[in-house]
Amino acid sequence: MSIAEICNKMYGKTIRECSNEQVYTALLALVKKVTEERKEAQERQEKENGKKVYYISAEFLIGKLLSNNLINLGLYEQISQELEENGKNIAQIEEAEPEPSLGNGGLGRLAACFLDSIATLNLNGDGIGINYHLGLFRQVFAQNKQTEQPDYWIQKESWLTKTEVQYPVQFGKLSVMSRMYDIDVTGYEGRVNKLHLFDIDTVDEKIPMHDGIDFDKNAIEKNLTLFLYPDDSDRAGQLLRIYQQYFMVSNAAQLILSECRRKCEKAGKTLKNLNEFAVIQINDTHPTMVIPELIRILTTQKDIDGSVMTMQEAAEVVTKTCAYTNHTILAEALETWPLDYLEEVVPQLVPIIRYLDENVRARYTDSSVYIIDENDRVHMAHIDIHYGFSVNGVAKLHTEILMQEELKSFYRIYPEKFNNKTNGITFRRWLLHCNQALAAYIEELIGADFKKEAGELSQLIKYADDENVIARMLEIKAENKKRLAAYMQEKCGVKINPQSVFDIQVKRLHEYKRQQMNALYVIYKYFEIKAGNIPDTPVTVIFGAKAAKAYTIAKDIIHLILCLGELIANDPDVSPYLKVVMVENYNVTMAEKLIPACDISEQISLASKEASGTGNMKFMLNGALTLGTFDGANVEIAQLVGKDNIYTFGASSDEVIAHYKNADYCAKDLYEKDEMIKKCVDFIVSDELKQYGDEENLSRLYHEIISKDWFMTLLDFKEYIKVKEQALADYKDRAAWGRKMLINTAMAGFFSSDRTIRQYNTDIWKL
Ligand code: GPU
Repeated sequence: MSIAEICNKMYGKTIRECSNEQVYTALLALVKKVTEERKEAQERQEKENGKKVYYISAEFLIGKLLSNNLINLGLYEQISQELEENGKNIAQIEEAEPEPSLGNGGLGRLAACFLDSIATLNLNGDGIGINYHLGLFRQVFAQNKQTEQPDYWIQKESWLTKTEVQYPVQFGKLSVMSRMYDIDVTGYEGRVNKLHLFDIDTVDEKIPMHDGIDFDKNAIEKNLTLFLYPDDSDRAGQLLRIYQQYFMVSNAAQLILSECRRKCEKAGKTLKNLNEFAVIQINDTHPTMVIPELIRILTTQKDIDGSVMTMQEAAEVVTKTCAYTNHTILAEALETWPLDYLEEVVPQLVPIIRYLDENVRARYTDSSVYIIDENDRVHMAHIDIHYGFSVNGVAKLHTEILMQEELKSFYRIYPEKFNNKTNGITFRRWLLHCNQALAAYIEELIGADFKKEAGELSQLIKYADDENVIARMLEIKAENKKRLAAYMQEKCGVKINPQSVFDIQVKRLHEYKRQQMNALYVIYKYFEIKAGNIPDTPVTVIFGAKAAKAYTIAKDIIHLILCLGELIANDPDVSPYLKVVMVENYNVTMAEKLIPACDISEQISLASKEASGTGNMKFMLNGALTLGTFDGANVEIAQLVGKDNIYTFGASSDEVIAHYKNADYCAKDLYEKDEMIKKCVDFIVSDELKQYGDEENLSRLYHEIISKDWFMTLLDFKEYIKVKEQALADYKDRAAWGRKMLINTAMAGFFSSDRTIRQYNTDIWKL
């Protein structure tokens, strides 16, 4: 069926007569239909006997799906042309699509890229998660501060398909019936897989909200699937998170076992062979309870041959089936739950967790590997490491630190379990879709193979000294910058100068990511311009970041940035040369606009703290130069492009780790001994800035920086300024800069998530 036919059938109108929303809905129906046909063909071909990977994750930050699906189904050109002929524009139609609010940051976006690559590589693999109705909050700025609002992203017509699949889920004090919703995952010229999202029919989107997103946390049947990461700063909030986690994994376990039972039966085997049919990838610790839950089911329900497994048998088969990915070394992010909370929400798991812990205690004397610690807290990662067969980090440096520092006592016990899988991104979304001009030009230069084999991008290197190619690359960048400027003007009412350098830091707000260091640079630059040191090219510093609702200092940093933005905009001496913008409600859609337009990609976390980063890869692919520390995947980027094509600075991870060990870092010393540092930090509490902000927030941040500075901003600040100034000076030589851009794009092939997924499959999943 064509779009015209669907528009006619649904609305009795021609395409031209339909609104953008109506055309969007028609396209949704069309894509679903094409996908359905593909699935049917696929099912006819394959007998569902093989092994399947289940990627369980609390987040799937999938972004808008219309264009992505059209590209992957090979329909994009044809459809955009048909729309064009009927007076419509695909980019405008896309505006009508709400962005699903099912994720928070890198971990969720990685899960989405992985689903795309799994399907593209024709691997049998589904995602399993939760259908959050109001998702992560929508960020709204008021009085230069972040406020949080519910994000009602689910519309009547959406990519979600309600299924008949329901499972009972038993909690300590109540039992609920789940409902499975599916979103089709189309691979690029590949198979169709599924994202299964679990929900309950009793959820109440109209539950009263106070102060944006506060609600009655005790009404579990109404609130269970409302929000991603509900505030957990109190007991009720923590219990709710345990409810959500168990809900997710209980459904996952029931779904996986029902699929595997069928396969086992056909093959004349029992669930003792579970690992021949399923591999479960546990995306950080949120889904960890799937391990005791599977053991619970396997030891209480009859197997195919009528037997019931012993605890030991069940633990063995589950260990052969589960694999764990670690995404952080930040101690405060490593999940532990009080045993009595688990006792309240999931009492049926507690004896199993105790059994698993006793088993560990019987084998090892080192108490740092126990599951239940002396304070009766359950260390979720420890369950994964003992009772899974694989533990992976997400970048070389990160895995190194896991093995040598954070998890060294585990590495000693299980060296064979540890492996690295450097993260990746899907080039379909992060190049073909978001930067169509660049993708088309690359195709002109080296052919279309890079779309399936990202490594082919390296062929671009042969043009590194070709003036015409470099000129065209620069032209595409300039066009992308103009497009972003127009978009920001229209959507946010913000005017930015497309002739300026676009310096961008977009990611979740966290002290370790050091947006505050970038803000201090802005203060430095403000003083410079005031003193008459006018930059050759004006600079636009763009931020985008949400802060967790209860993360006070992170919100203070947002406040600082917004105040600086206003102060500078109101200062006619400075505003022609420096602009600070913080985009509201930064999300995947905004990332797709910002990244192709970026000149300088800010990746300035404190070395050792950013497990990998994936924004760094997206920017590099789109020809931005990285300004970064030797952290996460930055290290691998630097190795690939060489030191002339990246701007690096700052203390090494070894130095940082030594500072923590010796407890010898003192921010106050640096502040007191260096006049320039002092001047910049003092500006946070200056009268000038206070005109635009709130004394309480600004002075709290000021004190945090001079007296704690847990992530060593002041340690790296001066070198950061120096290297950033160097980058800005280099920007003037357009040809030389363009050459660096080209080399970055050319070397980005390694960061395709297709490569990452091939490695997961070869080393871990073995599908
Ligand atoms: N990450 Br743990 C998240 O986005 N959320 C989390 O809860 C945890 C980690 C990120 C890491 O910070 C980032 O460095 C990494 O690139 C990303 O996961 C994907 O691995």
